Amino acid sequence: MKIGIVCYPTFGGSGVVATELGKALAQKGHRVHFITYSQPARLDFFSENVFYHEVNIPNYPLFQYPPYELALASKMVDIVQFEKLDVLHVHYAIPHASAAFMAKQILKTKGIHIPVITTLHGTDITLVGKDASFEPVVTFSINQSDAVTSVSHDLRKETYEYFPIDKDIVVIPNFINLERFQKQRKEHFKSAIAPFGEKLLVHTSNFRGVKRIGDVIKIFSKVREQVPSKLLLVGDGPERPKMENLCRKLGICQDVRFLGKLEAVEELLSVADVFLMPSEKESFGLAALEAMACEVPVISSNAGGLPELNVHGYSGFVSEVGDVKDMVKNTLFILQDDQLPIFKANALARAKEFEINNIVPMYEAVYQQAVEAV
Ligand code: GMT
Repeated sequence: MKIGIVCYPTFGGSGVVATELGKALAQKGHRVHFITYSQPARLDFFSENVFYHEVNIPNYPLFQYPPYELALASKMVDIVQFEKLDVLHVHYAIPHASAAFMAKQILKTKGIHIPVITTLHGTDITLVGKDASFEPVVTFSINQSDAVTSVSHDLRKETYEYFPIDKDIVVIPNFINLERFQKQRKEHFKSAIAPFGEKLLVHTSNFRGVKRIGDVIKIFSKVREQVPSKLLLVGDGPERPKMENLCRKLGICQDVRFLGKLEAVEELLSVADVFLMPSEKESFGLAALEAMACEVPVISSNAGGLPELNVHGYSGFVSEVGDVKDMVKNTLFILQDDQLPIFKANALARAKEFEINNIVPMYEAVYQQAVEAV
């Protein structure tokens, strides 16, 4: 098939899922055209089946807000027409699904009928989309999509709860490429970071309030009182200055490293003992799946789709959002010498259930059905 993929090109989960999906589809012989405003972060290789089309937004003095959605819709029209695409797969409702709707209408006037698949990732529904200023557009563009998928059952449920959706939403969980995300031999990292054999706790995110990084730091501070350990924080975002201050207040700066945005996060995960994800909201928790694939058990909240990924008492533990005390107790349990190897093995076993080759055929089936229906 010839597939157009529209996504945010950044490190965010939706962009990562879209890019990895495109790469996997290209490997299977599909021709995949990425349409976005800059080269997706993980699209850093050559493949004869992968194409990248940049959306350029003209910047006139009149435009206080450059009309990205219109530029994107125009680019979709151009690429669908010229490359003879079979399907458009847009990741994230705002503004990709509405831009796709417009492109589809324009193409119809030219006698071209292209199905649009929308994948909901979470923040487009649970945080941004619910805002009154977006709600009508989100509802409309989801209902106008030829097929809609969501990355967890919880997100599907929330979407039906908050929006008057009459479309069937198919759940297709996120996936992991185990060739990339696997435990690597990085002992030299470990001895550099934890020279006295300290345990390593890791958190990766975009440092937004919804990730509750304050809880990550508080959990670590308590764990550290009982088990010699270090905390590695990967990523960057608006919460970082506040979090640095919290570490100073707790007097634990010597044991906390803010590492910023790291590309090869799997190398760091390879030496980690526990991954912390106490999020307020999380439709799936891709970062936790990446950790599990590197044999790192997960201490998470029970927000959104997290319990669909992290199996309580097996791949890690799940607690109520904000229950730091319970998360400390569970982390200490996992870190015991007789438990850690068991939880590590379980985390990997659970991650294998989300192996990319198990999930990509689900998207192919959705594409096929949509193409046959138009
Ligand atoms: O977590 C973020 O803030 C980034 C966000 C995004 O929109 O890229 O991630 C969402 O999509 C990911 C991929 O499907 C999911 O794994 C994340 O759980 C989801 N984030 C939230 O729901 C907060």
